[in-house]
Amino acid sequence: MLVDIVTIFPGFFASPLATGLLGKAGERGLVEVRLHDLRDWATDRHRSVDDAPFGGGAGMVMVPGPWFDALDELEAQGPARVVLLAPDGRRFDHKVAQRLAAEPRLILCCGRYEGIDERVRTRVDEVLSIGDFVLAGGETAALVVLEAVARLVPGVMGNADSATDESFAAGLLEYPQYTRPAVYRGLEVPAVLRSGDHGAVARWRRDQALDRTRRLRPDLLEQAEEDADGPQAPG
Ligand code: JDE
Repeated sequence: MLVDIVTIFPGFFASPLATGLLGKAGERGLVEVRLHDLRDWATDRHRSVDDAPFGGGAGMVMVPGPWFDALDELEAQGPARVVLLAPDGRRFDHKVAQRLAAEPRLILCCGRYEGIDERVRTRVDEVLSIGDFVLAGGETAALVVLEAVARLVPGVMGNADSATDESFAAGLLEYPQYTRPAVYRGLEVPAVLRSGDHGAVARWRRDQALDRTRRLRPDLLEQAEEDADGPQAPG
């Protein structure tokens, strides 16, 4: 997978891209990330990318020119799905991550200031939000999307981790995990996990995952039921 990121802060991505899963995926050529400074497409000598909003009001808005020119140039290199990160986008979740992981190429557009000139959206395939809050810029959201998508790209993760992934895909929270020591400060690991009875362990884990999901995220269970039932008649 190829990911182009357009931002006024390409340096923001340096450490995350060199570290952990994203670092490994880059080294192995499974996820290639190319960073682009939006100011490279500015046309004035100050390399400005923002201006005051028409109609007045506080703050600055990103001007359309550099975005159109950047996307002209990047899209001329070949087809890509263009994604804008913004608070008014469709909510990013595991399902969206799976869909994006199947794309050969993404262009992630990171806005700053109070927003981007509305006309830029005519060049975007999809607007995504990582949650109901406002960030200083789309860079943080782009990193969230990139990491969640990259780990689903075939070959990026070992088989050990893919099981965990299937459980979230199934719409359940994970069961509790324990490691040594068996007793720590008087806190004991559940006996069933040390029983050696693999069937009992599997049942306990499934029950815990269900209990936990019912208690902490009942919305996930409702969603899983709807997905399993298929579309229902309204009412
Ligand atoms: C992405 N969830 C939240 C913020 C913005 C006032 C101030 C700033 C492209 O336009 C944007 C993008 C962003 C950064 O992304 C997020 C975000 N998922 O905040 C603004 C809007 N109003 C505009």
